Amino acid sequence: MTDCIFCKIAAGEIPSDKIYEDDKVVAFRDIHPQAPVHFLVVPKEHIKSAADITPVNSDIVAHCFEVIAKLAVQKKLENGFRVINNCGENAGQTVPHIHFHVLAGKPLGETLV
Ligand code: DGP
Repeated sequence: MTDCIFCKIAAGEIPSDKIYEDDKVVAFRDIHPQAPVHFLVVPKEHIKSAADITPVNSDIVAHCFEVIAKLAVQKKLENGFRVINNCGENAGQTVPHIHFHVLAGKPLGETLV
């Protein structure tokens, strides 16, 4: 999608602090980190949100979680991490391109979930 910031980051048109890339997914550090470790795992395909996952594109979600598991080993997150997906306005989704936040590096508290 032409004016989507995460499509542009995925295509390398906007710089980011990338920590992983393959043919389907990129991962890069969040510009406003909320934990010592905070990166985003983002499919290259433009899917607006978790509400747009269907049997046709759900393989990409599985792949995102494979990448998260791989990065958790690479980043030595053996003490645990939290994966968050904000879907839609009430959840506070600000970038309308599906992405998974991975937060770690400190106890993350017990609020919300
Ligand atoms: P969400 O609220 O779930 O839509 O989170 C969007 C996140 O994306 C937010 O934590 C900040 C991050 N973000 C927004 N624009 C950029 C950007 O241009 N570069 C990077 N690295 N992160 C961004």
